[in-house]
Amino acid sequence: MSRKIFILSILMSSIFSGQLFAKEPRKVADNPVPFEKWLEEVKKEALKNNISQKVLEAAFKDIKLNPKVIKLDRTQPEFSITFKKYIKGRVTKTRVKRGLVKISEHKELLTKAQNITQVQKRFIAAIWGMETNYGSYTGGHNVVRSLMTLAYDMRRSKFFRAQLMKALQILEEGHIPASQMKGSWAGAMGQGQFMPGSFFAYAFDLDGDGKKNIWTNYGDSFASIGNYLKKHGWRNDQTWGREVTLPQNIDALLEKTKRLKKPKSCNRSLKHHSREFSLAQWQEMGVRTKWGKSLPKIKGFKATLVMPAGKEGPAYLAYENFRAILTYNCSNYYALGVSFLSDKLK
Ligand SMILES: [Ca+2]
Repeated sequence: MSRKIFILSILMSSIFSGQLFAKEPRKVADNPVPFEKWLEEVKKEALKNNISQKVLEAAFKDIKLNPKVIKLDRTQPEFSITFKKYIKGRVTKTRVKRGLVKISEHKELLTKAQNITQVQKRFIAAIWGMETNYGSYTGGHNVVRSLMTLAYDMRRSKFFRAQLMKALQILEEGHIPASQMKGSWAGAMGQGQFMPGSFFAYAFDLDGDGKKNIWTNYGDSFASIGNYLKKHGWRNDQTWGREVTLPQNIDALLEKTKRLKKPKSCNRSLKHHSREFSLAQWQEMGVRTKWGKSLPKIKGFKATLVMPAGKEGPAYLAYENFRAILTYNCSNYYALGVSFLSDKLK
């Protein structure tokens, strides 16, 4: 989800800050306002936003800035992994096997989440598998501490301060106690790794107990992932797309179908997609199934062509649902990983 977009943008900006500050290393958080004073301001703002004193005390009890979070935020990992390597590392036999076990273990709740959100359960399970390995690593960081640190730090202060306010609102509404609100170092929470902002837009209370528990309640977690996709245009009469074979003159096809306008969002990944055409149009342009057969005659939706490993690599037609997966995490590698995993979990 959008969480990853900003994580990536953090990484991108880290590259720049790394360059800018290479000669003169930054201090831990780079904020000219002393931390104690800053925290008082944050608490005042929270009180204005109807967060109670009691919740604030519990949320900020004994927590300090976390220099590790700043360090992680400043670290620039290598992003030169190839598509083949990425898929090999993410859609492993172990992950598929574990996924099948987990699906059978939680069959009832997955089916319930599927019925309510109208998102096929294999896709909910695939996102769950890709995000947290089916809940086996949801992140052990105190979310308030991480967000407080990133909000005090000057790099993306405004964004993280808003997320911090949302996190406090989650506590105020009693979805989870402060001590159990854990997540990634950057504040992504629970089974599906929702940022606090996404929580309010997409989290779903499946068991109807009044709490959207995306940390330890599987039903709520599954329905929340499904609801996220549904709110981003998911169609349950479609799959993600398919692998295809292209006509001999690939260059001519790519030229003819290339994107003319910048997409409204997720440009980083969508710029590598063609324009949208119907399956009938792709068929007419010489595109066939992986096995060289005619494309199915399904009307009413558009597909883009994407070749994640370049012209020499495999080609995929990506349907509308693929674009919904990209809103979860704007990365073609990620969306294809989810797609392949969902196929294996069928
Ligand atoms: Ca619930």
